[in-house]
Amino acid sequence: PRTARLHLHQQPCPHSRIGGDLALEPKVPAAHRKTVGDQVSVIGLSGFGKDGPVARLFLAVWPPAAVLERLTALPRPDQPGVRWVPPENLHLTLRFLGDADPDAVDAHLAGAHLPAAEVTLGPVVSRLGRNVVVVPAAGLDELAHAVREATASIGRPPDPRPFAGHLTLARLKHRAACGVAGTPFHATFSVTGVALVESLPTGHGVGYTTLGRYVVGRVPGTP
Ligand code: 2AM
Repeated sequence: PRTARLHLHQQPCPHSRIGGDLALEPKVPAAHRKTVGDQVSVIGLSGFGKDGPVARLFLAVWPPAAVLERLTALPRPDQPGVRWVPPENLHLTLRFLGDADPDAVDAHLAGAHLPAAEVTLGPVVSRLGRNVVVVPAAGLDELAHAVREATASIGRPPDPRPFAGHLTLARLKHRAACGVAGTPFHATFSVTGVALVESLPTGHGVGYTTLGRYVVGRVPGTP
């Protein structure tokens, strides 16, 4: 029932870090707010599913600032039919959940063992299928598998295809040309956490908000 779920949304969530802007609070209906401690984040809930409120969610790794800087230095030619992912949206998807209850995801991930991961991006900007321009990412298979196992019962059924680690740079309409494929790129980084991210439409695309973060590499049974 609606009230029960709203009550749950106001409980502190010990394992995830929720950030937000208190100034938004008065404008946002209670059902679209998540409060942890004195922090409020806005959840643009898509609606109420049979088990409670849902939002469009995915689990991802955000690249560290130094890597992001290098990714955004790659050429971004303004060509017809090419939609570049804005720098603040660049991420590595571990699992797309679709419409799901963030609290349910939190409950499943908070106690899960998520293995540490060392990511290698590259060696060149590539196409994934016909319409997506990516930087391939190695080193995330075990983490993606653990995330998928921990959240298998939530959201849409896990993609049965093998995980193909990548960071999407651009999406192409009608197989538009994109001169960037083939550009060398190499970077490595250690994953520090898995992010639970909400996707919300904006006037000109989508905006992503991190609702929770889950530490990787923690030995089970330790705090
Ligand atoms: P990708 O760009 O890494 O492939 C958020 O929507 C992210 O979830 C997208 O950037 C996309 O990651 C991934 N995703 C996977 N399946 C999706 C789907 N069916 N609809 C939307 N996003 C999906």
